[in-house]
Amino acid sequence: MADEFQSNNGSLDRDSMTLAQHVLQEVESLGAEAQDISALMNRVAFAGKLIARRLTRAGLVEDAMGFTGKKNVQGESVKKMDEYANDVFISVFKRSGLVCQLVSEEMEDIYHIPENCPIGGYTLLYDPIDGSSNVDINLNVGSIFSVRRRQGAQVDDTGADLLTPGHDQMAAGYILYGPSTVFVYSIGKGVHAFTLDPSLGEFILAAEHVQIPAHGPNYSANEGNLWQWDEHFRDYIRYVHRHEGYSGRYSGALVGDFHRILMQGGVFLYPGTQKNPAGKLRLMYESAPLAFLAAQADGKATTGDQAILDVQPTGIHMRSPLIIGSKEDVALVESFIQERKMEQQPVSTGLAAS
Ligand code: P6P
Repeated sequence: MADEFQSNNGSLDRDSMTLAQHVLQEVESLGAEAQDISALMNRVAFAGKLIARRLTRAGLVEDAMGFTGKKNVQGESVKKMDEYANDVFISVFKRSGLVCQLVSEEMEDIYHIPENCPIGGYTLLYDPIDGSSNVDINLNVGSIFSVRRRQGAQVDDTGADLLTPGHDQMAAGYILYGPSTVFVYSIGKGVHAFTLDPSLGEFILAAEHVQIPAHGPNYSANEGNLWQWDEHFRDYIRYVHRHEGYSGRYSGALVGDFHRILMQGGVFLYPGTQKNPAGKLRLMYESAPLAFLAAQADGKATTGDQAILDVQPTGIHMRSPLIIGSKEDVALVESFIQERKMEQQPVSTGLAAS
């Protein structure tokens, strides 16, 4: 009987570890900032619940599927869900008093919330719906977020105070809208995952201190772009095509593909192409937050030339190539890059300069 009681007690203990409770524990070391970051993280979670609610009814309500007819700063057609999700984040944070400015994939300029400045000392950078082309076919999509402390007393309209390497992020995470809604975050003390229990309206702890396996079977890339990749990336794809133990997995939505890598190991790569040498993904609110998580989960993230977290941004919508995942699998991709670089080195004749 005692065991049975124990097991019941165990599930109750798990259900009582909500995201809010967990964040409060995690942020204790932040001292005065603890309350702010805890409140900020809970606002992100609330935005995720609102977006998840809409997504579960996307096929039933007006203005959830299809396109708005507008183009975003990236020149991409804006989905109705992109616009809705972006508005959710604005609405949730406008009255939060926490965040002084928002940077979004869907907004060309920084969105200032003057009533929150200068008290609100944080900037939230986010991709409101990553992979929105999946909405109309009921496949997974996600929201990605990054939190930075605002540098300096004054808000800088140009965003120059935001343009520092990803190491300066103080928190990052994502919400994965799949069969269940999962919230993954880190404030630099490990990566933790939560599952939304719709009956409670709470994100419940699912996994703490998640670590990316050193190696995994998954490689995730859009091989339709192979024709316009540098040769070393083709070398990598040829390698996995010729060796046992690899599986190609690509959903067209970065968050779902990264989550698979986080949980099972492997590598996601979105290299630069002839048309877009910097690649398609945005540094500040896609690559850098995921690189922050990867670093916390004993994984790795690089552009192919340098660590993502070392990249010096030149603009809030800057793109970067992304190779991210298990240490050993990222290293394998890098080995092909190095091999090609060696081949391109001028051959030394050994003759002394005459
Ligand atoms: P492609 C979605 O548009 C996105 O930004 C990422 O979520 C995804 O990994 C990538 O672009 C997919 O791009 O060129 O393969 O369709």
